[in-house]
Amino acid sequence: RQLSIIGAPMDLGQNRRGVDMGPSAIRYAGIVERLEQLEYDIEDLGDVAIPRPDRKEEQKSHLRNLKEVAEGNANLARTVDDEVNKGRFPLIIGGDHSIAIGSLAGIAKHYNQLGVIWYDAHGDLNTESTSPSGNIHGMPLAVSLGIGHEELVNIESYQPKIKPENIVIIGARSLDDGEKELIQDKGIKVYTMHEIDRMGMTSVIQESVDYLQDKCDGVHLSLDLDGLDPQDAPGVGTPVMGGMSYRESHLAMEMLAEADMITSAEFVEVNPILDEKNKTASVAVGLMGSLFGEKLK
Ligand code: DIR
Ligand code: MN
Ligand code: MN
Ligand code: MN
Repeated sequence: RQLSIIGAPMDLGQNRRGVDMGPSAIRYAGIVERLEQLEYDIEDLGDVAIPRPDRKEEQKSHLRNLKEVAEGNANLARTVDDEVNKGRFPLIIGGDHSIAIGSLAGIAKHYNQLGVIWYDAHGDLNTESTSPSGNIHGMPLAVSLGIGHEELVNIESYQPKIKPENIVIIGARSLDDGEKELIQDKGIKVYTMHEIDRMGMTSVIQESVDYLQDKCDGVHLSLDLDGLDPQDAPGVGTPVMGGMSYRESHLAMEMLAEADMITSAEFVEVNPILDEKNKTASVAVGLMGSLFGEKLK
């Protein structure tokens, strides 16, 4: 089993500095050592190049740092594509969630029906017109559906990357009006905290696996650490109370490991500046351990 770690030190998709240090924090928390114990052949490729923001240029659109986010994601997409071509599992570490644009651009071309599990407090389904913030980290799922600015949607020169019926959102509790409309419109499957509380995480993951397993030829896990409750993952830029617990999240990862379904993954939004002694990076590494089968060993 071959796995490539790809750092994406991106902080331009939102407005709190420090999330660009997420890849370092996750490495410091022992990602390589943890996964090597699981008999993976690990290669840490280091970080892809992310441009510096153009301080002088005024923001012309409601898309903060559009040029730089697009360029950084194009770089990430090429690296991810290369690793998938080599038959290696790409594990991308962020960086803010705008990096999912590049991850999916590099991955999705290798699949006919790529499934996506979006583990997040948010839907990340905004567009330039629906976004309350102008932050591109609130848009990557829409962009991957082919909905958004052409510079983002056309990375790697194809679109859409994914289809609405192959998406499952888990943990949502802060959806903007435009996002709710898009979810209705496209019939996207969402398990909000309400469903998680009612059904329990076991049923949520079992249903998600059943929903994706037969129709998809690969499944990407996009895990935003703010999907977890801020008590368990405080080092994130946009914390939302009432999230999934540490234990629920480990259960989710273990069940995904048992289902043997995940073909690529990213862990995003770890911000060590906002963290408590690197707790959130450690939680991320722990969840990776479960996702990659610690319990099955
Ligand atoms: C909000 C926050 N929906 C926005 N999104 C976040 O700015 O679009 N996504 N924090 O992770
Ligand atoms: Mn290729
Ligand atoms: Mn997100
Ligand atoms: Mn989020």
